[in-house]
Amino acid sequence: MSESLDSAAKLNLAYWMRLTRTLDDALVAMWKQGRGVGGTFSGKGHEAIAVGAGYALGPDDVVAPMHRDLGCYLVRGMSPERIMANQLGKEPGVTRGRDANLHGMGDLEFNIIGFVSHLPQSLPVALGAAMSFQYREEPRVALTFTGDGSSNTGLFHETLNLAAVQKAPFVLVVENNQYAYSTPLHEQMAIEDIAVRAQAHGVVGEIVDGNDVAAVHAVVSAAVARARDGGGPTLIEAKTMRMLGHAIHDGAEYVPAELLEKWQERDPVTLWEDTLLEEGVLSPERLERLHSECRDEVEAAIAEAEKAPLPDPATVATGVYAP
Ligand SMILES: Cc1ncc(C[n+]2csc(CCOP(=O)(O)OP(=O)(O)O)c2C)c(N)n1
Ligand SMILES: [Mg+2]
Repeated sequence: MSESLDSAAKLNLAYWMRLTRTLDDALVAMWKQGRGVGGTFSGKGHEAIAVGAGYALGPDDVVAPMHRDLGCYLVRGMSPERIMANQLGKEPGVTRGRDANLHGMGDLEFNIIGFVSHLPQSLPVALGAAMSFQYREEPRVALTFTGDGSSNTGLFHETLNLAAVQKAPFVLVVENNQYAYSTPLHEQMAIEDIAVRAQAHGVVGEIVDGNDVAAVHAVVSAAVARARDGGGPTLIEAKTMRMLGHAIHDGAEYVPAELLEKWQERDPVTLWEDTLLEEGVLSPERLERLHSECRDEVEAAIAEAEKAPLPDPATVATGVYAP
């Protein structure tokens, strides 16, 4: 699956995934140490989806990430410092201390729409962006993500239906991580594959291994190209596993240990690094350097964010309500 990527792209994917994991681990550790003020959602296990999909977009395309898509923010150009400052509720954070987690972190400078925490309200917002591109005859695509649990809601179907009728340049990636909070898949739906829901709406449906970044990149690239060429929307189901609790306060004792172990063997970050070592694209020394570069970058981000100021209390209402 990695044949269509050149060596530079392969190394970029390895870098973005390792940076994502390193920052994610730091956010989790900071929360456990009482240094992170907001609720902390880990995307551990989702790196190949967030990075692979984000990397498949053009600079003018728009993305609406959800709470496990840390890698998508990084690939689109948001700095680890700004993300860390956001988590600490600091003034230089994306929401300027208004929402200290991965919610609401939009920045149109990077063509990122902020995540709406009411699930799955980001879907119609992203579809609206796609329809506006169509209306203005701009060759741009909107991509958004949702979860397995969110795919059971009415708005998921309404969005796909409207996207199909409009033949909108819209790509919807379902991150099927086996659980919606503590509810396993088989208690949520009576189907095996969420991608079959595409048929009901007349859009292309694809299933991809969500732990294989090259596979995710390939399937999303094809969907983006089809959408840009007027071929309409695609529903992509990326199968993966949420490797930690719903958020860090949740110890996920309800997840069977064997299930976690099975997925642990297919850790998306090490899976890709091992592939590149086997292909000779990475040497063990280069890989070690990559790891230490990511650690340095994240440590610098923590230091910057910790010394940054909190917002001025006099400004707390600014930017909260639309005028
Ligand atoms: C309308 C609404 N109801 C409940 C919640 C609380 N909530 C946040 S995430 C979540 C589970 C979502 O599961 P899934 O869609 O599978 O995404 P995952 O967290 O597994 O990535 C719930 C119930 C919410 N954010 N919005
Ligand atoms: Mg889920």
